[in-house]
Parts: sequence; structure tokens; C-alpha cells
Amino acid sequence: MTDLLSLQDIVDAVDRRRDREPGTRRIAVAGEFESGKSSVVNALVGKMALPCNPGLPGRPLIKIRHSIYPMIFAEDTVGRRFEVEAVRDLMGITNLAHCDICIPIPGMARTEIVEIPHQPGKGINKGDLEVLADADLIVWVTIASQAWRLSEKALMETLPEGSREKSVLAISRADHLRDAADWEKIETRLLKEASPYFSEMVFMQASSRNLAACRQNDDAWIKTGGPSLASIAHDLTADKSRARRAGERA
Ligand SMILES: Nc1nc2c(ncn2[C@@H]2O[C@H](COP(=O)(O)OP(=O)(O)O)[C@@H](O)[C@H]2O)c(=O)[nH]1
Ligand SMILES: [Mg+2]
Repeated sequence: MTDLLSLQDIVDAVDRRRDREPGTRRIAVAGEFESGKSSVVNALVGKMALPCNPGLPGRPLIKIRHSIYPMIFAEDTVGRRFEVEAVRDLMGITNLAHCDICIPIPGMARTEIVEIPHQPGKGINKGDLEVLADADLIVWVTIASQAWRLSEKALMETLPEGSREKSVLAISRADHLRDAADWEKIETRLLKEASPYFSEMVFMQASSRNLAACRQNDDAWIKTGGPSLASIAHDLTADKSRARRAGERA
């Protein structure tokens, strides 16, 4: 047996990454390894949908969508399929290719969230670029203490023109900053250096402790930054669908 992929395999792999139900909005949560993507996804949906570091081995493409019947479907790189009830049941599988998590997410009935890991210093692969270009909203996750590195800027520059209007910068681990002066310093620098690429910025405090507390109270959820991000996501994607409907009428 050969390990070489045919051209069709590659086309299929790209298509599968882009696949989504008609009428479904897609939010792509992207960033470098361990920048806090899974924590941002959990903050966005207000529950521990994904394991934070260590995440799933093999760094599969992860999709999350609303379903009243919770279920998780996954496939590994050799086409074996898995259907499990909890993400922890997939933790032993080292060659997962993709993983679809269906859970109840109030207010996100027609929205799909995709987590896209990016290896710093490596150019973005075609499949991931296609998913970002095709997304209705891109949330780029950067770590507050080292926010907005050259490698991140280089990646955002590869996105198609017009991507700024649908891109939001999530600044993770803001709870690790020393004081309000540090927040301000970072905010001022990012407004100057990153605003050509993002239409909004949100400071996140999505530590495991804050995320775990979301179940009990809304104040904890507000503290993570999740509701702010969800509201921006709603406004940006709602505006877009209004614009699309207006375009259809014209
Ligand atoms: N204190 C704090 N820790 C965070 C925050 N975001 C992520 N982390 C931690 O950083 C590590 C990597 O986060 P994770 O979401 O798994 O990153 P990913 O690899 O980009 O998905 C984990 O230990 C998280 O608990 C945050 O806002 N505050
Ligand atoms: Mg992750």
C-alpha cells in the first residue's frame, strides 16, 4: 500500500474542510498552537465544549455546531470513523483528522464554529486558507503578553482583500496581565498595529477556572469575554446576512 495521496484525495480533503450545511454561518477560530483557541471557543459557547491544553492529539480540524441531541463524530487519517458521547473518549486516538461536536448551543442554531490551529513560522496550508476565506467571521487568537507577532501578521496578510470586516482579534490570557496600565499599553499598541487587519478586538479571561464557573453564573461568563465576542459575532454575521438579503432583492 502506498501513502501517496492522489490529486482527488487532496481535492476531497479541501472540500471536506469547507463542507457545511446550506444556510449555516461559519465562525473560524484560528491562531497559533496553544494561543487559547479552544478556550475562546468554550467562552463563546459558554461551556466546556472542548478540552483545553492538552487538546485532542493529532490536532484534528474541529467543528462545533448546535444540536439538541449531543453527539460527537470523528474520523482518523485512514478513514476510520468514531461516534462517541464525550470528547474525552477520543483522547487516545493520535491520528484524528477531523471531529464534529454537536451540542446544544443556545442562540447559535445556524452557526458552526471551526477551530484552526496554525503552526508559527509555517505558511498556511491551502485547506485552512480556504476555510478562513470562506468563513463568515474569523476570530484570530493572540496571547496578550506577546500579542501580535510578525508570524501572525504574515498570516493575516495572506487572506483575501476585504477580510478585515469579518475579522476579530481575541486577546487571550488578559487575566495574566499585571494591572490596568498593562491592558492599556497593549490595547494602544494593538489599535495601532493590528487594526488594519481587524474590525474589533476583545480581551479574554478564559482561564479554566473562569470557564468552569460559567455553568453556575453569568457574571463568570461575562468575565471570560465570551458574551462580548458572541455579541460581536452576532452583529457582524447578522449585518452580513442582511446585506446578502438586500443584494438578493436588488
Ligand atoms: N489564565 C488563562 N489561561 C488561558 C486563557 N486562554 C487559554 N488559557 C490556557 O492556555 C492553555 C492553552 O489554551 P488552549 O485553549 O488549549 O489553546 P489552543 O491550543 O490554542 O486551543 C490552556 O492551559 C488554557 O487553560 C485565558 O484567557 N486565561
Ligand atoms: Mg485547542
